[in-house]
Amino acid sequence: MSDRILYGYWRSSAAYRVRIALNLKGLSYEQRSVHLVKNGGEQHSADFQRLNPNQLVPVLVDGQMTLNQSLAIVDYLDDTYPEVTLTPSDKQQRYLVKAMAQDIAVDMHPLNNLRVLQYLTNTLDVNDDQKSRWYANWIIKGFDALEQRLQQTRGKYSVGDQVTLVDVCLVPQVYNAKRFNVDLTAYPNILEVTASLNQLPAFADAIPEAQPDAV
Ligand SMILES: N[C@@H](CCC(=O)N[C@@H](CS)C(=O)NCC(=O)O)C(=O)O
Repeated sequence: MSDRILYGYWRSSAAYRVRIALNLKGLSYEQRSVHLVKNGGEQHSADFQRLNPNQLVPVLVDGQMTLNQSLAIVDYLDDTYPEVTLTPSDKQQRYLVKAMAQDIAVDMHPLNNLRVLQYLTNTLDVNDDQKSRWYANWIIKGFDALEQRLQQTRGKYSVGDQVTLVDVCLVPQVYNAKRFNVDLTAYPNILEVTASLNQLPAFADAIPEAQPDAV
C-alpha cells in the first residue's frame, strides 16, 4: 500500500503522463482505475466527482494533496520531489519546455478527448469516417509544428539529452495517434525521439498495455 494514489485509466493519455513522471522520479503509487467507458463512464460517478468535478482523469492523491490536471500534477511533483525534475533549471530552456508541452497537452490533446469524440458521434451525428478525419486533422496540425520545432531543439530526446516534460507529453500523444491509425511517416524526429524514450524503463512501465486495468 502507498499513500500516493493515482486515479486513472490505462488508455488515458493524461494519466499516462503522470505514470511516466512518477516512474521517472522513482515514486511508488497505487493505481485506482476509473473506467472511462463502462457503465456510461465511471468518471461521471458521484464518488469520482467529489475528487474532480470536471469528470476527467487523472487525479493524484499524495498525502494531504489532491490534484487534477496532469501538467499541474507534474509541476507539483517537481516542486515536492526535486531529485529528478522534468523542467530544466535554465530559464530559457524551462519556458521552452513548458510551451512545447502545452502545444501538445493544451492545444492538441483536448480536441480529441473522449467526450469530444462522443459529442461528435452521439450529438452531432458525425459518422466514423468524419470522426477519423477530425481526429487526424488535429494530430497532423500539432505534429507538423512539433516536427519542425524538434529540428531545432532535439538531442536524444525532445529538448537536448535530458528527459523533460515535453517527452512526458509526447509519448502518450504518439501512442494515441498510432491507436487511431494516423500516418506518422512524415515525422522522423517525433518517431526517433519517441523510440529512444520508449527504451527507458520509466516509459516502458507506463505503457497502457502494462497497466493493471488493461483489458
Ligand atoms: N487537461 C487534462 C485532461 C484530462 C483528460 O482529458 N482526461 C481524459 C482522459 S485522457 C478523460 O478523463 N476523459 C473522459 C471523458 O472525456 O469523459 C489533464 O491534462 O489532466
